[in-house]
Amino acid sequence: MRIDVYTIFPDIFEMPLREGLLGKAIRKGILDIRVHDVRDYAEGRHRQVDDAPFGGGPGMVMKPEPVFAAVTRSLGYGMDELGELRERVRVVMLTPRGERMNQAKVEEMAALEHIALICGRYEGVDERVIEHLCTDTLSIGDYVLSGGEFAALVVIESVTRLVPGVLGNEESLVCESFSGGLLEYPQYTRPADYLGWKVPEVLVSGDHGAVERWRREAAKAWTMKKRPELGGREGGGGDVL
Ligand code: 6GU
Repeated sequence: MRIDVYTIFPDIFEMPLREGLLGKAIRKGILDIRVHDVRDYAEGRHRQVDDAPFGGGPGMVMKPEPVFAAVTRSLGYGMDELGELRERVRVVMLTPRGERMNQAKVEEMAALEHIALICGRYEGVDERVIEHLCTDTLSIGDYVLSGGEFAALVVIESVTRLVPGVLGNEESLVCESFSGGLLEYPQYTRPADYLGWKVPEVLVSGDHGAVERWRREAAKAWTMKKRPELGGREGGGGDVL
């Protein structure tokens, strides 16, 4: 899978893309992730990437020219080939105005060959970028970040962990899909007694059927308490978490 990231803060991506399973998958060649500095594509002596909003108001708006230039030139398309670009590449604007991300969207994106992620600044990006360059807008939740960079990392991690060969342990994916519509059950490890706080008896009983039933009930109870809108029952609405 190839992912191209467009940002005015490329350094933010260095460590997260170097460490852990993500870094390993990149070094193995399973993932090809390229981070582009939008400022490199800005014209003029000041390489200006933003400007005041037409109509007034606070903050600055990201100018269209450097973003169009960054995406088209880095991917080898002309400005007369935006249609082809958008057919071949999923071009996503990260913005709190975007469609809300969920596991279903993550799974859909994991099946794609090539994704481009544009990190907006929260005050906004010229709407013509969204209209004529992007295929999608995405928000990672109902709260505001100052820029799309950390949201892009959330997208990268959630999507790429579903790409075959990225997770060390592909079984944990099978387990996730078993949890069908519920939040995960609680986990415990040694010691069985920590400062007098004991692990639930059933988990050390060796009765696998009883463990299975306890986990399902614990997942339902937790889901009902923390996320009642998910249903808290089997086949309940919402995403597979
Ligand atoms: Cl994708 N960007 C920003 N700036 N804020 C967000 C977001 C994205 N998703 C939630 N909040």
